[in-house]
Amino acid sequence: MIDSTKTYNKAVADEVLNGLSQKHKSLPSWLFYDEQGDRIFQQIMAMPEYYLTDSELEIFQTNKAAILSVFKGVSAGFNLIEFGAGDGMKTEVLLKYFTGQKANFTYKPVDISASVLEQLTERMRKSVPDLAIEPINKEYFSALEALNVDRENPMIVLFMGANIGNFELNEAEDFVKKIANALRKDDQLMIGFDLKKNPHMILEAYNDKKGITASFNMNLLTRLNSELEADFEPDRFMHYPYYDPQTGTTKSFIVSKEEQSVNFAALNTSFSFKAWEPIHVEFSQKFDEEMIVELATKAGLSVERYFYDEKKYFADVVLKK
Ligand code: AVJ
Repeated sequence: MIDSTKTYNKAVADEVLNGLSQKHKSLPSWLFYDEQGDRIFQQIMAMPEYYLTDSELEIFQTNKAAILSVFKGVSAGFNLIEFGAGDGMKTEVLLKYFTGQKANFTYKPVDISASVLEQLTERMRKSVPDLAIEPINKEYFSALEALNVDRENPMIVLFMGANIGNFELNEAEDFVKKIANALRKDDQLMIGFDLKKNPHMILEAYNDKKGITASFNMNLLTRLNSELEADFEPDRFMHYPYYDPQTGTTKSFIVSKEEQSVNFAALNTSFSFKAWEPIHVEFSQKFDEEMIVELATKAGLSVERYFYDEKKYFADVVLKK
């Protein structure tokens, strides 16, 4: 029984109680992103092995004019709704250009974290002062529902940065379907997909030599130590990622190096680990065009346009009904 008078985050506690009691232990990757995790993720995006950020940035720098003309479509104005903008570094390239072109649009970033939204809004107010911005502090789908009431202008939903890859394929389908349900004929959805490529290169992006990704993943244990009064000893676990070039799935695990038991004082419970038992902590799905078309089709959408970086490491794909 969870004591509701304690101050820990119930969502975190539920994930732990559920995920660590499964036959195949797992924890969701959103648990990576506490304050320290956000900081390490910034370092990941800056490291040479993590090609994803540079590739998507290149796509925006090279194609910003083409992207704007696709977004404008036949309509004068549009709402640009972004799910999970993060620090906004890449979106800023588009927003600056669109604003400079006097495009008639309002930027509506959606995030459940108020502090993430505040930082993002602050950044855009400084770097793109003419931008019309309306942050929405809601869960993605309640935001879409609210936005759908009484609207005139089409909406363009952005889900960039390969975030779609964190879902298992069938969950990604459900997610895109739910967005598609809220779209009208003149609306669009742009998704960032990391693409299949040299498997060594993909694996390195999740297993860099300096161990930044390892520390990002292992920070999950430190987080649980402080939030749920657990007693993980990180040295007794290790980071282990692998990439399957056939399915395009990257999986990351935290593996227990020995038989041990971990106590969660805040939950009045403990979990035991066998030697070499893994906790699955992340999916990072890689796609090819066929998979993208299949995902779109299953959601009742079709591909309007692919935007690639020069090396075809990454794709931002515009979908519509
Ligand atoms: C933020 C989901 C795009 O899967 O590439 C980076 C997260 N994890 N390195 C990804 C991540 C380890 C990242 N996404």
